Amino acid sequence: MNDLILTDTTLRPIADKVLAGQRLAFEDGIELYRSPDLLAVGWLANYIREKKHGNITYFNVNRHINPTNVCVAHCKLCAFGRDPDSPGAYTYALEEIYQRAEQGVREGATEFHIVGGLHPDLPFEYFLEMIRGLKQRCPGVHLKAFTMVEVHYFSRIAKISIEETLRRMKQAGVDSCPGGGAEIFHPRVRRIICDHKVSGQVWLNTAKKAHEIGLPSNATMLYGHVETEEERVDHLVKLREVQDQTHGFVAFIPLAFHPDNTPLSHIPKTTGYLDLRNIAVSRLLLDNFEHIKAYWIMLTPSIAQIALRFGANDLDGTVVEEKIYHDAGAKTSRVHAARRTRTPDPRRWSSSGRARHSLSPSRSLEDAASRSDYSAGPRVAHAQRLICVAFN
Ligand code: V47
Repeated sequence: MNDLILTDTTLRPIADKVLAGQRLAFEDGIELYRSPDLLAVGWLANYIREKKHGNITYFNVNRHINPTNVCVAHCKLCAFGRDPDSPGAYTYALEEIYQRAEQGVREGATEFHIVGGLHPDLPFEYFLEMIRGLKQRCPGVHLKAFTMVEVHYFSRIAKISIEETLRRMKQAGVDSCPGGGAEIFHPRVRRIICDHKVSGQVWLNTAKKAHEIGLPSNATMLYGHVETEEERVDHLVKLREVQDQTHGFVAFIPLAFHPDNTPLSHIPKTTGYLDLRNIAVSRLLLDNFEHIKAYWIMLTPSIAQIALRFGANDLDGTVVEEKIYHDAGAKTSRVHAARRTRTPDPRRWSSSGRARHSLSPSRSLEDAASRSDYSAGPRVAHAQRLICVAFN
């Protein structure tokens, strides 16, 4: 590894802590967000990534299933949700979901990422039946389903406790929960971007309960709208505190705000500079999270590649069809990943274009299944089988 060159010497005490394996404080997080020396911040994050993961990056072959876009929450950050009778509103019949899922399995999918709107009329049983049906038809596929916001909503409409809601989900076949809906925990921000959504504290408590009953989950942070640096660091520190207690979070995913077609469309899009900084700062502050994802759908494949040198060790999945970000103006093609999915080839996902791994495309899935520590342990939140890619 090359030596660290600091052009911003105020980073020196933080660098010393990182190199000594010490936990960073709230104020360090602020410094990392404010430092003009992004390359040094990235170097430090990459140091941690290499220590944790060496030359291995993860991705899986997955499909997104969004059962409905009808949503009562009306979050200002969102371009996906619709009123029931609005143009473009949809709710899939279960048979349609099963057909799409089975098509995904034929194409190699090992995980379904399932999230949707808070529908005013669909009962909790619709979602449980969907999970049972998917498990029965696609038994080998990891079901990563329902954010903490949906869990909370299900508990309300079914008039049962959060614990009971989570237990029923698990019993039906949910293997883990995705990290969406966290946004920024601070109430000032939530009042502006998602005032009808559960509070940050409720999101955190629900995640804790999920972990306690044996459902691992991911966590996200939506940045690049009205939040301050203090509010981002507060969000990360709160996640770190819960993780200290439960160890139930598997991956953290910083999500860049896409303003198009939302009531916040006046807010400029994030820059590559901000995207890379959020990857790096989260890698540095979240010392008890194994995995940081660069969600290429949102970052673009090019920034996601660079993010692998700024602390990220996971590219999420092949996805193929994505709705939430594309409704909000994401420019990655909706079929961008499909070509990769039919012929999984880790070299196409390498960050540098000069990957040293020797997996042939046809052997890559099998090799990955045996090499991936994600897929081996009980805390799988992505997929049963993941592809490991050496990338430098
Ligand atoms: O919960 C909604 C966010 C999330 C917009 O757990 C928006 O592995 C930007 O959570 N601009 C959904 N973001 C995506 C998500 C996710 C993605 C990849 C992997 C995982 C995982 C989870 O997207 C929502 C919300 O926070 N979102 N609208 C928007 N306009």
